[in-house]
Amino acid sequence: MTDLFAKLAVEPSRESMAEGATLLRGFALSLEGQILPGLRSVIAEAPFRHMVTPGGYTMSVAMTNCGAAGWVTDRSGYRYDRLDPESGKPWPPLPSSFLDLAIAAATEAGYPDFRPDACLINRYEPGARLSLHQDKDERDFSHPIVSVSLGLPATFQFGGPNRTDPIRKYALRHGDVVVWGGPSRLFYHGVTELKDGEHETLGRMRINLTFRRAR
Ligand code: MD3
Ligand code: FE
Repeated sequence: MTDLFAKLAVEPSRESMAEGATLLRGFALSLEGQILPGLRSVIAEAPFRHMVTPGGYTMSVAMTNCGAAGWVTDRSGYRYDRLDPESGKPWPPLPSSFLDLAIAAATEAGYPDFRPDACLINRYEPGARLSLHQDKDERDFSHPIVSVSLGLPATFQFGGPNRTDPIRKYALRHGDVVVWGGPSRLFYHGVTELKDGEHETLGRMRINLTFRRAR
């Protein structure tokens, strides 16, 4: 540590958000140089698309996936599918840099055996939001979920096991990683409308990677 400003800007830190939920501020920053090329190659094979919910709403968040399984929604429901419905082909594999980051973060948070088989990639443009929900399409909730925030900052809403539980707000910024395990794995959460801005590497968007063990 030579310079106070550099330390404040980039030094990773850890914070508990709830039992089982660990916020690793800046954890992805040192791997940014490998993550962004991996992201570009996935998007080239499986472009972002706005999926439709079972209720018929088009999501404001654009999504794609990589890994052996990908999360999809359409009029028939939510599920994990081996194939990208747009191309009919398997989702692109998890880039090794993605896997390294997810395993390192899970290990740091106390889940050294986590081996994700799916990565949902969310793209928020200004105005996009994700309403309060639980992630429960995975087979085994004993596996954590690892999320990586990139680009513009977002306000993350974090509740409890019931929809009506009080909600706390957290700013998630470029490079922040959160590991959600234990009781927090099924807590309600969402993201408020993305505010406009310009990120120095990603421009006018936020990208969120969520690593999951789907099956
Ligand atoms: C808490 N994504 O993809 S990441 C999602 O920022 C999702 O794009 C948000 O919610 C995003 O399902 C939030 C943080 C996150 C991800 C999964 C969780 C928080 C979670 C699963 C359980 C509890
Ligand atoms: Fe979620």
